[in-house]
Amino acid sequence: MKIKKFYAKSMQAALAEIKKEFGDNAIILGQKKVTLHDHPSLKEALEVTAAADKADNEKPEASPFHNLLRENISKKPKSSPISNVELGLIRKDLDYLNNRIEMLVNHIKYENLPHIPKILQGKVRKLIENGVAPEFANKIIEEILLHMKGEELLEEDKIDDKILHKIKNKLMITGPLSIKGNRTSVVVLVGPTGAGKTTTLAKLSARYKYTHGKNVAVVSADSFRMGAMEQLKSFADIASIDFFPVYQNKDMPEILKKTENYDMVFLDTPGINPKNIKKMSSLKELIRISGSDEVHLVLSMTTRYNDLCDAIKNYSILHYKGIIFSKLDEAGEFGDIVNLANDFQKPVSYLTFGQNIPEDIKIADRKEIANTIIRGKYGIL
Ligand SMILES: Nc1nc2c(ncn2[C@@H]2O[C@H](COP(=O)(O)OP(=O)(O)OP(=O)(O)O)[C@@H](O)[C@H]2O)c(=O)[nH]1
Ligand SMILES: [Mg+2]
Repeated sequence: MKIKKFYAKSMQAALAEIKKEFGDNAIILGQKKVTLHDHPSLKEALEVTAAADKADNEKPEASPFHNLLRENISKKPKSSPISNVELGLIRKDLDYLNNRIEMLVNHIKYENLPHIPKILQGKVRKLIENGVAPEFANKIIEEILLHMKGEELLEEDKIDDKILHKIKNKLMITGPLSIKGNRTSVVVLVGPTGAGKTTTLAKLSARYKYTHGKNVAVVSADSFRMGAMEQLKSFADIASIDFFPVYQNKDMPEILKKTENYDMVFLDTPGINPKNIKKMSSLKELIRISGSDEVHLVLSMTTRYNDLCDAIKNYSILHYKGIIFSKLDEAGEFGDIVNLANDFQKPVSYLTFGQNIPEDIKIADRKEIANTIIRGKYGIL
């Protein structure tokens, strides 16, 4: 073991010195402020005593085990391709390890904070379990600690109210679809494949026809997926809603003419991988020609966070007004809604929570979403 005293202006500078000389494995044994009489530039300094088994740049002596390992490696054939099955297993192991590490980090981060009362530790843990980003969950609790004092911190209802309020304040909503009184309103749904666009479009069009008494038409521009047009047409037949197919962008002006006497036109679009630039620009062109009043991005709540972020970013070239989160009934946690609000500040327009048309859709409500996030469950409150 090597032990050495380092002198520097600050701890940060001392650590840099230590790292340079001892590498990442050094440990700090002690620190104190000292006055240096014989140093050319430092008078008042921090003396940090550090130790390391061996500096990183010194090669350790090879143990018999290492020698054996090295021999075996050199005997192995140079290329030993890993099969897909093995890769899958390794990936699974890595996922498992990732989860464990995340759990440990959260445990260390929140369990050992003596200044946070137990009740708040429980609240922060629950938020994280429900998918709220740890930094945001922690920030909420810190803010509560700042504003609630003594006795107040024993009142669970008050704490819950504050948490609800903080999450609610981060969320934005669009309100209902806007209906133009004097001309046709064109509403377009876009989103990744299978997100729930067609089902949501069916729900919305049926609602506006039967609940709001509007004269409604549905248009399908999904000529990519087999059976997509038929899916919307058969719904339209059952719901007695007029249906129009658009096979190419250039058909759109003619369809707009045919539908100019309707109050509302709902335009269904093909599912597009947001990274497919060519398809995205064709969709952008279709939306431009349709003279749409509002575009909504449909995202499934069962999608991984990174994929949700990709969709939100890449679809933003379509200037969507709001996000419709679908399949809440299939999701296990809802923290991503507020994580996305924090990261992208995009409003939510609707939530869908089942396959029943037209029942399983609701206009987004901030309090209801915040409650859903906190409870980790969508349903009657
Ligand atoms: N559980 C549940 N299923 C839903 C919901 N919305 C849609 N689905 C189902 O999800 C599947 C895909 O829905 P679609 O509406 O066809 O999705 P899409 O985005 O139009 O799909 P593409 O046109 O292929 O891109 C269907 O089986 C729907 O019944 C929902 O809110 N909850
Ligand atoms: Mg569809």
